[in-house]
Amino acid sequence: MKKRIFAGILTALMAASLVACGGAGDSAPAAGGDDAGTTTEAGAGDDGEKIIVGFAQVGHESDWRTASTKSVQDAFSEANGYDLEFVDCDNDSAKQIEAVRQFIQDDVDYIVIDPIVSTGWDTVLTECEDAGIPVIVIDRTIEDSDKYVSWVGSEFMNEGLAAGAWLKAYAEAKGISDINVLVIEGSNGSSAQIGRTDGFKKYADEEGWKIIDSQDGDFTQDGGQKVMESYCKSYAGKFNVVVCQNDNEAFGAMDAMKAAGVEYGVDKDVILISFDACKAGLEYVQAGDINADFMCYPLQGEYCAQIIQQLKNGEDVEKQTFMTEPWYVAEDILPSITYTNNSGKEVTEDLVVVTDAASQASY
Ligand code: GYE
Repeated sequence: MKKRIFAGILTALMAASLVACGGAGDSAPAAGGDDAGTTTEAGAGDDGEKIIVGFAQVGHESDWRTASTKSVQDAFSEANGYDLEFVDCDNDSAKQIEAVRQFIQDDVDYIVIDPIVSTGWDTVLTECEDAGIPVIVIDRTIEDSDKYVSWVGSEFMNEGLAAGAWLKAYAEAKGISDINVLVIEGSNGSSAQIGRTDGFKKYADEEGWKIIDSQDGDFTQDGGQKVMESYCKSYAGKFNVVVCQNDNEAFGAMDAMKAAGVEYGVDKDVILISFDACKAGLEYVQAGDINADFMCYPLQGEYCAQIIQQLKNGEDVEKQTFMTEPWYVAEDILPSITYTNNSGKEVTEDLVVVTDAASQASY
């Protein structure tokens, strides 16, 4: 299918979709986003030709990323009528911009981007617009350009706020008054790192918790392990909370703490908090090694395919679609937590106790 049919309507679509934009949660799917996948009638273009989609993926740094890649590849399979050009950008922003330019050269019908960093996008998105190719952004956000049709992903600030709100209630329930935190951040400059850092910091500031240090672990197990090894040397005996901004960092941090003789998890010296809630992460929650794990839902491929079908049919699309994400915990001591989210809305969130990770995890 040729992109030219979209060239004339792209600007109008973008304007319409901006109007259709909802606030956080307005268009959220059911928990875990599992209503997607049943609604999409992805298929070949009306002319029987395959729809060509270029996808510039962040890299392959985590279990979350593996699930994300599979979800997009499944949604844009040949059987579904797509021809997917997949580029693993290996966490290299320059490579990602290059990949997008190559998609333009290749005259693809749609471009999907999971932006490694949130800035530096306006020039290349203008090039996409000039070429008449609609861009869909998934997962991480772009902050310095709105030249994309639609975004599907998570409210990372809410994830950080969730970790803060949970820690506040948990510390109260356990009678812990002195909170000294070490943070292992995700890849610096990514919206996931920025939102999770800012959300948690808001609680730390309000509650007077001490953030002893906060360093980049690059969302990898190796990165998490290295940062934690150095933390264990520099801050031995001085911390009682470790916040890892994804599960893989937490796996590395656990190895480093184990090697240093630091005990973590339920009723141990260190409260361990993580994000993503992938299957291996939830297994550690079930075992009581990770105290709380805040889901970030990666299976966004079907949402993306749905948007492309809507565009193909000339329909308006939502500018933003937010995933709904449960909070998983190891202990059954707090049923729910009420907090104010990033939209200023008071929300009560049930805490899901992990009793059977294998069946509770979907990725
Ligand atoms: O949390 C992490 C991945 O962008 C939300 O990137 C995503 C993050 C996810 O590597 O595991």
